Amino acid sequence: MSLRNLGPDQTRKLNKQDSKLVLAHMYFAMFNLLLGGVAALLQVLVRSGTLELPAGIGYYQLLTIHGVTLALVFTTFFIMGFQIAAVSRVCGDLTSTQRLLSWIGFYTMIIGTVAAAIMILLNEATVLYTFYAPLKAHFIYYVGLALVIVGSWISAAGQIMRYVQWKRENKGAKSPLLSYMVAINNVMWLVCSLGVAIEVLFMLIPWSIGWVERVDVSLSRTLFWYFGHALVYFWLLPAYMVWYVVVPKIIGTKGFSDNLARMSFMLFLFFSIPVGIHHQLVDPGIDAFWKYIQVVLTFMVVIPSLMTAFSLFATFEIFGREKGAKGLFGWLKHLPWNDSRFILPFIGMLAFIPGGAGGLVNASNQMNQVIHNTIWVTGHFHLTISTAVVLTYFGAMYWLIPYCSGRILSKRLNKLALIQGYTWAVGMSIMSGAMHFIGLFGAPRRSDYSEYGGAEQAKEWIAYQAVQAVGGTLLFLSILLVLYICVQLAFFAPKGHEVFPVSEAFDRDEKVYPLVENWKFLIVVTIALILIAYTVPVSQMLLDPAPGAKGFGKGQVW
Ligand code: HAS
Ligand code: CU
Repeated sequence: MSLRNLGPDQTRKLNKQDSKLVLAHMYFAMFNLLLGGVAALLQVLVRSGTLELPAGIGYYQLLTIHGVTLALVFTTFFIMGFQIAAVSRVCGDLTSTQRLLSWIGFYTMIIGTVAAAIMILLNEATVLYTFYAPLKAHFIYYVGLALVIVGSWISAAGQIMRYVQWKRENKGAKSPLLSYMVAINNVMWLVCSLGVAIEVLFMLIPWSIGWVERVDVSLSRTLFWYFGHALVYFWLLPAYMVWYVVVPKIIGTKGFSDNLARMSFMLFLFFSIPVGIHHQLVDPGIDAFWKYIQVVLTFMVVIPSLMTAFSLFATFEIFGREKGAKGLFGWLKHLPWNDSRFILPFIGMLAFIPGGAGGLVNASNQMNQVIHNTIWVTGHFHLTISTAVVLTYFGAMYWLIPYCSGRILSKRLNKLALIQGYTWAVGMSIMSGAMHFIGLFGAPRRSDYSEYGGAEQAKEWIAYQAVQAVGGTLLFLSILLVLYICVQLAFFAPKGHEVFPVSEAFDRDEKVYPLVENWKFLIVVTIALILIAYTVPVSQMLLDPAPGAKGFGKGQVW
């Protein structure tokens, strides 16, 4: 597809080696999408009581495969591939060292994934994607996940080096917005994943091997969520990169504001990490005061998302009015309704409105008591990660894969991509809608099919679980369509030059606010906020530890 020329050179191709690197990430991401999708289909059928699993496969084993392949592996591979493409696109080719780091990172992540996958398949790691203690997995599972994280650090280092090199070579110039965003996401990732690395290396691995008998459950969960909330923004920010930088170009206009976009990414760096305790509002062992502080900080991290919503509305509206739109929503008519590269991220944005609102409910202490550990939470994250974020990723894959494979998104594939986006929207509305409802009726999350001994309350849930299965089946068909389209784009679509759209912003010629790209300032504030939020609760856990748990492994609970 062609684009009206606005701003950065849209004809720029990646060199062959960088393209190969990006494609390798996309192929592995697609493979995980297939595995995770199959697990998902089986799960919704089991949970609705329609299917019994054969060959001794357990529901929770399947749920672990689903969470790990999709939430952890698919996302990380897509993100690393996308970010490599982004820095190479806006800063120029990677150097051989940077490329080598990316490949080392890629293979380290693959080795880690395979190790973890073998343990899950052997039913030695049926601990779900959050691997909460006292559920205990084989130590190789933890080593595998640690390798995925270490691999991502190595790859992130290569991307950061490309950004730093650009800044050195262009002293005083404004760095390309996309490269700044990639740098922020990587720095956030490096700081937050230290928490889970410490949990895995110093707590879970020694305990799983048997060097120590007991594990401190509170501390391990706290370290996990120190990482886990920022993890959800590590997924979100690449989608925001597409929304801020790529979508305006696709519709044929400029981004609303470069400065606003940078400011919002800076706030994500500050506030994504010191908020993890909002996942532990019902946990014992953490003072109410510190829960309160982290809830306040959680509401701070909502601000950059509201800024993003504002900026997107402004971009769409300015564009529509330039085209003569009238009335409050007249601008909607002028958006490119037949371009899948726009429609998929746009459906994502729409889903993020209820998804984000649900997040505010979750973060509000009193309402959290109602929804915590119910399937409402599963509904929440199927709107956020699995629609807002993942549909944006799919929309991006539909130009990124052909961009790297030297092919184009043909009319036929664009049409299929639109169908894929719409089936996803319908399937997810049905499934996630049903999850939100039965969550409010008290149906638990992370739960196999059960009639709960014929309890009256549980009878109410069954019809909704059947509805979930209908939505889930549609989603599975949609995943098959994604895979078909991506394979076509990689190997069979007509040859040509697809673009990686990059827009400029209306305030292109204005200076960047000085502090926004002052990395010393960014890192000092980030660390200060983490210390404020975590020093006391973690010290309390260390000074007055609970007795610790021995752990449940295979053979003890299933
Ligand atoms: Fe969340 C649980 C709070 C966002 C993912 N969340 C989860 C879990 C996951 C997850 C995976 O406070 C479960 C973890 C587990 O396994 O236990 N979440 C929030 C809050 C936000 C939020 C406050 N979550 C996300 C995002 C995720 C994600 C993003 C993935 C990518 N979440 C929670 C809490 C829990 C939780 C508690 C724990 C619950 C419990 O008890 O277990 C906020 O960041 C949301 C802010 C977003 C907005 C929306 C802005 C809207 C935009 C779109 C604009 C639309 C346009 C289109 C322009 C305020 C930007 C316009 C066009 C038209 C035509 C209208
Ligand atoms: Cu969170």
